[in-house]
Amino acid sequence: MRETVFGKILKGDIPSYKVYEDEYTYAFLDISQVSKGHTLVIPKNAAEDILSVDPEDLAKVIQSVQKVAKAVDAAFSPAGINIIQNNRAFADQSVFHIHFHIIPRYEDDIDGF
Ligand code: DGP
Repeated sequence: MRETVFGKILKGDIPSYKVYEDEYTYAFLDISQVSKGHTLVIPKNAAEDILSVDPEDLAKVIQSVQKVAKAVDAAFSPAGINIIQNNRAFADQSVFHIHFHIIPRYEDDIDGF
């Protein structure tokens, strides 16, 4: 698999705002914040998408998604939280290293989201 921008972030070649890290996963603020606190969670083992990711890596990453969602909830008290995961360009995937979006939702964002 070709290295993506997220691979470069993991190596430290591109800076990122770290939210959470453990042995298997990394979470950082999305560069295009669709709402305050928009965070991405990725496995450190690169895989392109949900179809090809190792199931054990997927289990680790979804556990980190829950941890980060709880932290985002505590920090920002959003009215709701969307978890979004896109696969393939047709479905709006633009970075081909599997990632989960954690998108806090606020009562005044209905039209802006
Ligand atoms: P998707 O469309 O689901 O593949 O989302 C990819 C997201 O990655 C998009 O919301 C913008 C974000 N992104 C792309 N390049 C960078 C980067 O260099 N740094 C950070 N923090 N986020 C990035």
